[in-house]
Amino acid sequence: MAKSISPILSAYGLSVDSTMSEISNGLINNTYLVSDPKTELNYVLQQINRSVFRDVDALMSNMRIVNTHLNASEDYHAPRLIQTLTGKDYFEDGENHSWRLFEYIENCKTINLTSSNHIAQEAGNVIGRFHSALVGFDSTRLSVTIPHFHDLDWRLNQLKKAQKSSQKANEQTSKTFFTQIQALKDKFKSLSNGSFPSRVTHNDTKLNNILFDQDDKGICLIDLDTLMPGYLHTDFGDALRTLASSVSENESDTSKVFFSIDIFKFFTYGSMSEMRDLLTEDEKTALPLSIPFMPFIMAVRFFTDYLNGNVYYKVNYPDQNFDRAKNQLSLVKSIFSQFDEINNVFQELT
Ligand code: GN1
Ligand code: MG
Repeated sequence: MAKSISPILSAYGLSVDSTMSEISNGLINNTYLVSDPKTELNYVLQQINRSVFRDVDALMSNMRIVNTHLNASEDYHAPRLIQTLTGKDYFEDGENHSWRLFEYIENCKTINLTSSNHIAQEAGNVIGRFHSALVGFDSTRLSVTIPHFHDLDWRLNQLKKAQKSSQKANEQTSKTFFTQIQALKDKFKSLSNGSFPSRVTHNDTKLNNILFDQDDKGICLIDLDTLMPGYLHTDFGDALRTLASSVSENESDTSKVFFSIDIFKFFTYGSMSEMRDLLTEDEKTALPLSIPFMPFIMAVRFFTDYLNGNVYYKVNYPDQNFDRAKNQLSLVKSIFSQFDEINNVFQELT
């Protein structure tokens, strides 16, 4: 956080009396609501995590060109990125912090957890509209800001490296967990071998990155940090990872974790109504396996960060990343235990 926020406010031409309060629950950036008493306008201000996003210019350029493209499409409105008074996509505060500002869409909300079929369908609809609006956008215009982001083999390699250098890897609980990861990893082979078109993907489609209005209508995806060229099935699976789980990824009691088939059905119905026609056969085939794939990747990532000493994800207690990893692996198991039914739903809906 900057010692004083007034340089940031001035850079954007906001009143120095503006107030600022934290609103985020993300694990990477810090997000604030800024209210300008002079104009009575609200904004979302974000401090970009520079140890995760090393090339801020590339990140912000990705965000600006996709944001502009989406807002030009008729049935999609995303919070507008606001430039500084000198026309920059972000502000450097002189203390090595980068800041960006967005339009605040009034009367909207985010949802952390749901058991509502309606919300599931709306969430699917948003993901579908996002991908429809980006058909024809050349994904090679985007920089790869975090290489290997959803590359399971690379993530497993990172885990092996962490294991070699970490004291914690010798604990029995870590060894048991690692064995479980090894036992499951080959189930996802077909996703590494598939031939999928490169599309613009959001790469962080968790439920609380979807904006809803007060009547629970889905508006748009927020948090465009991880926009990169990628494969569509990862956005599909990642949305269900949080949406169809009975509990948050922070729940440490794994006996409470289960995957809801109903939520999955409504989400799939909502998304397919928007994007069925744009999917290739290979993309359709990848959808069922993308559902356990995304929590599996997260289990690997959280566990790796636990072994590395929590250098990547914010934690509230030392073992939290291990608990998150166990939570995600329980979700993977719950998904596989219902996989026949999941496949049947795809037969009907795709
Ligand atoms: C991180 O910061 P946040 O919460 O938007 C992570 C995602 C994970 C998510 C898990 C850049 O996102 O990949 O799915 O945590 N983002 C990055 O909650 O690593
Ligand atoms: Mg994110």
